[in-house]
Amino acid sequence: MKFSKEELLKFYETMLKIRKFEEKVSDLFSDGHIPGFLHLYIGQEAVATGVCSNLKKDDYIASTHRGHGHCIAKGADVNKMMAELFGKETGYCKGKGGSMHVADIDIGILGANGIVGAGIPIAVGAGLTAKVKGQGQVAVAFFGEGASGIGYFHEALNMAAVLKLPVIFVCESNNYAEFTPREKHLPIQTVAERGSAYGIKSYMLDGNDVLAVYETFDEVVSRTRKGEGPFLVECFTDRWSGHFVGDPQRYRPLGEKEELQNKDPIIKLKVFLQQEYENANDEINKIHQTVDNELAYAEEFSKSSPLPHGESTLEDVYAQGKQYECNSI
Ligand SMILES: Cc1ncc(C[n+]2csc(CCOP(=O)(O)OP(=O)(O)O)c2C)c(N)n1
Repeated sequence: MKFSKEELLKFYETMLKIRKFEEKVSDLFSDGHIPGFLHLYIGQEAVATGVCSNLKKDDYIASTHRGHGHCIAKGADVNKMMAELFGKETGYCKGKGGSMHVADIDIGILGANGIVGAGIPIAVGAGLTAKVKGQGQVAVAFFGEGASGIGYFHEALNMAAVLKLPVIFVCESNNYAEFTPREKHLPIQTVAERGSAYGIKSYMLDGNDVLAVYETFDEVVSRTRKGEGPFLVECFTDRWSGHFVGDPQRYRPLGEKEELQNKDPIIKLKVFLQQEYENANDEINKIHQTVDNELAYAEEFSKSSPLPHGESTLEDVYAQGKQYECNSI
């Protein structure tokens, strides 16, 4: 597939925004500005970018505890995201959710999720809605290889396969589930085998190569829109950081982190751009400036935003929807 310079630069910008967002919130966490836990996505940027660049605004994604990258790639507002991490009133959930609960229903982000694998059945529900409505939307479930051992992963795949739902299961195989290496919790070589066991066509690809991810999803998303889904795609990638910010990573072999950095998806794309276009550096520098400014603003916005007021604790807890009679069921 031939990519235009504009497309390549857009991929670069999205990956860089994810990386810099993560670096900034990690520093802000260490300086005591962010309560709760942070699970960083650094190293995995090519997956979210390559997948979400193929999605439309009204397509759905269901994310994970490591969800900042998915939300940014799907178009979330970084001011509202960062303010949410700060626990501020101006955040996506008015400061009540934090890092693991960023959601923006208006652009199809059904939520990050602190429960491992819980986004998978949510995406299947969205896929069922999309199929019933018949408007051609697709639903994407992001999850790690650790989540593929959860019971509802299997129920969700079975249901999606039986009902032929427009769902794409995206496994980010980053080699660790918390502190446990993949060979200790996965009795098979690949998660793709689990898709095949349910009759779901499954792909495997280099998740550190944004162009490879984009190309595969270009095909998979369009086939899913035509009703040929569901599909499973296992993207082999790397989690550079610990499971959470502050994890001392004693389980990681010495030297592994340095090795991973040689597979940096952002540097890989930068080198490709420099080889293809003589003046690429000018545009790359401009992107760095734009992203830095955007995130500096998000930091200021988050720091200066108010904390939630006490009475808001009970707001948005119960749906204010229609009352239904249940005795007819
Ligand atoms: C149902 C449930 N079980 C256990 C946990 C604790 N936990 C949090 S993350 C994690 C590992 C997840 O690994 P994986 O799905 O591979 O995602 P990754 O962290 O690698 O992105 C576990 C066991 C949880 N949050 N929810």
